[in-house]
Amino acid sequence: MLEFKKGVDILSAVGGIDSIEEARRLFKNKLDNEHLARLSRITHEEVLLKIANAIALCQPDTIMVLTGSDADKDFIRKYSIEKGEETPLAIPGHTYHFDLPEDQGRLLSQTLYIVNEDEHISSMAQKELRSVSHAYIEKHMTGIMKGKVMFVGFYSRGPVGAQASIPAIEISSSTYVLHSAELLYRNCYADFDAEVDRRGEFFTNVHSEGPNRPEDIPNCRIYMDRSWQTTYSMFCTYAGNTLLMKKGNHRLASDTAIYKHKGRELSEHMFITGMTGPGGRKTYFAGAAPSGCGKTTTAMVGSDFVGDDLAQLWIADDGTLRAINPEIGIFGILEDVNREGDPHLMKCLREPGAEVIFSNVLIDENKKPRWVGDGEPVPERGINFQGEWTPAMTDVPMSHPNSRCTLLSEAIANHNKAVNADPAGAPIAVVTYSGRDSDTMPPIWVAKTMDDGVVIGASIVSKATATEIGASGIRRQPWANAPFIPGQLGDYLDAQFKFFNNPNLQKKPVIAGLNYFLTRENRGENRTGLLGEKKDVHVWLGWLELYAHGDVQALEIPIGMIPKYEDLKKIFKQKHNKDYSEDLYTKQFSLYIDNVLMLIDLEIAAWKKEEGVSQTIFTIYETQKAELEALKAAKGPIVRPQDL
Ligand code: SPV
Ligand code: MN
Repeated sequence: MLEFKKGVDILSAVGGIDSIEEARRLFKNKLDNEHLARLSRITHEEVLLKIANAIALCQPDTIMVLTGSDADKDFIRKYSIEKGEETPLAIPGHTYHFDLPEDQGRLLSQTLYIVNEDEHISSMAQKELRSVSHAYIEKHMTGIMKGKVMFVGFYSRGPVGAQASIPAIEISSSTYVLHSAELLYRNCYADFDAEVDRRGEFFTNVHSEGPNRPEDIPNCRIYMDRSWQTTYSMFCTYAGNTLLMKKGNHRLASDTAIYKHKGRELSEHMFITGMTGPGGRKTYFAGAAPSGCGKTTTAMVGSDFVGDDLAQLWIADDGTLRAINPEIGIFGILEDVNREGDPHLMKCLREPGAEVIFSNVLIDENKKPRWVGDGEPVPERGINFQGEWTPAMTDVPMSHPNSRCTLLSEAIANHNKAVNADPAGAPIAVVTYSGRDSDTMPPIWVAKTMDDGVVIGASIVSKATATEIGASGIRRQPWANAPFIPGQLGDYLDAQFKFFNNPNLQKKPVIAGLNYFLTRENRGENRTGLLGEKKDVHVWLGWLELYAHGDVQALEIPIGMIPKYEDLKKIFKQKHNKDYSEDLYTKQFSLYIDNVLMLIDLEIAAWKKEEGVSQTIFTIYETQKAELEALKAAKGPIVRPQDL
C-alpha cells in the first residue's frame, strides 16, 4: 500500500526552505522584476515551496517562468538554438537535437522509485530507500544549475477541467526539455492554481543535464518519489529520462489512479483514436502497446486521431468510459516512418508548416534529417549522434533505432483537436492490448467478459525494443504499461477488475487483444517476414468498430471471439482494395494450442509469485486451459477456424 506525504520530502529537506516568507524572500533575491511578476500569479503555497526549494537546491544564476504565451514559446525555441541544444534544419521550424550516445533511450537500471521502509513496489521495477536517494540527490544536484538558467513551466496533463487531468510543474535547465514540454503539454500557467485546487494534487519535476558529458552518464538517475509526487533527473537529456512530465508523471498518475481513485480511474500506456463507421458514426478506441511496437502508427490509422502514448481513463456520470490524452503532441519513433505507412506524419516531417524537433537522426549535407526506413535513397554521408557517418560504416546505423520526432498533434492532418481539447474526454467503445508476439496469438481476439478482458491486458508479452537500454528477450509486459507501474502488480490487477466491473460503468467497452507481429516462418511458410502487412491494422480496427456496434458476428474459441473470414474479406476489399485470401486468414487465425498453453503457464507461474493477486485471474487461466486441452484432444494441436 502506498502512503502519500510519508517520510522526508527530499526536495524541501535539501532545499531547506520551509516557510512561504522564506520562499518569497528567495524569489525576490533571485528573480528579475518581470519573472517575479509572472510568478506572483501563482499563489498556491505548496507549489511555491516546491519551486523555491528547487531553486535553493540547484542554485541557477537566472530563473525564467514560461507562461505559454506565443512570445514565450518563440523565446524558448530561439534560445535553444542560441544555446546549441538544438540546431536548425533546412525546413523552417525544424531543428535537431542529439542526446549523448549512452543516453538514447530510457535508462532502466538508473530509473528508481524512492521508497519508504516496508514499501512494496512492482516486481518489475527497481527501488531505492529514501535515505539513500536523499543523500544522492543532495550530493549530485546541489548547485547543479550554477552558471545556468532555470526554466519553470506550469502544465496540465490533460484538458483543463477534465476529471482525470493532473497539473504538473516542469523545472529544468535544458531548453530542449522545455521546448519539448511546450510541444507536448498544455501550458496552463493562468489556470494552474485553480487546477491544483480542483484536482487536489499536482506533480513536480526537477531536471538538470549538468555538464552533459558522457562520463557523467553512470551517475545519471531518474527518481520518482511516489509519496511526494516529485521526480528528479540529472546528467542526461533523452526526453524519456528528462521530460518527466511524460513517463515520470505517468508513473505517478498510475499511483493516483490505483491508490486514490481505485475502480474509478485508470492511467494507461494507450493511444486514443476514433474510427469512422457506417453512416459516419465515430467510434473511439483506447489501445495499449509496449514502447516501440507501432502505437503511434496505429493511432494515426484512425480518422480522428487524439493521442499516441498516454490515456487517463475514468467512468463518467452518464455511465460511459471516458479518456483524455494528457498530451497535445507526439514524441514518435522515426525508424520505418515513410510515405507509404505514415502519410500524415511524413507530410509534417518533409514539408514546411509544422514545428518539429528531430532527435538522434542523421543530418545529411543538405541539412535534411534522415532515418533508417524513411523510404529514400541512403545518403553518401552525414552527421549523426555519434559523429560523421558514411554507408561504409556497416556496424553503425544511420540513425538510432529510438530516434524521434517531437511535434504538435494538431499538425497531423487527421488529428481531432476538438476532441483532444474536450474536458469531457472521448467516449471509449473499444479497448485493445497488443504486444510483439511472433508465434502465439491471432491478429484479433475479443474478450468474452470484462474479467477476460482484464486478463488479456495482464497477459501481454513482448520482445524488447530499442526504447529501453539494457533490455533483451521476450518479456511479460502486463497492460503494455509495466515499465510505468510503480505499485505491486496485484494491486494494479485488482484495480483493473474493479474498474471494468464497476456498476457505474454501464456502457461496457469491447476489450480485445491485437497482434500484428505473427511471422510467416511461425505459420508454416518457408520464407521469413510478417504475415500480412503493417497497414492491415486498419482492417483489424475496422472489424472491431463493426463488432462494437453488433454489425458483425464472431466465432467463439476458448480464449475469446475471433472474426469470420467473410467479414474480413469484405473489409480488406473496402479499405485496401485487397483480395484477402482464405489461406492467409487460416494462417492468421488458426489456434496454435500448444503455444497458447505455454503462454498461459508462463503467466500463471509469474502471477503466482506476486502478492495479493485476485483468484479471478487463476480461475480464468484454468478455465481457458481446460477448454484448450479439450479442443486439442478433439481436433489436434492446430485448429483451423473453419473446423470450429
Ligand atoms: C516510450 O518509450 O514508451 C515512449 C518514449 O513513449 S519515452 O518517453 O522514452 O517513454
Ligand atoms: Mn510510450
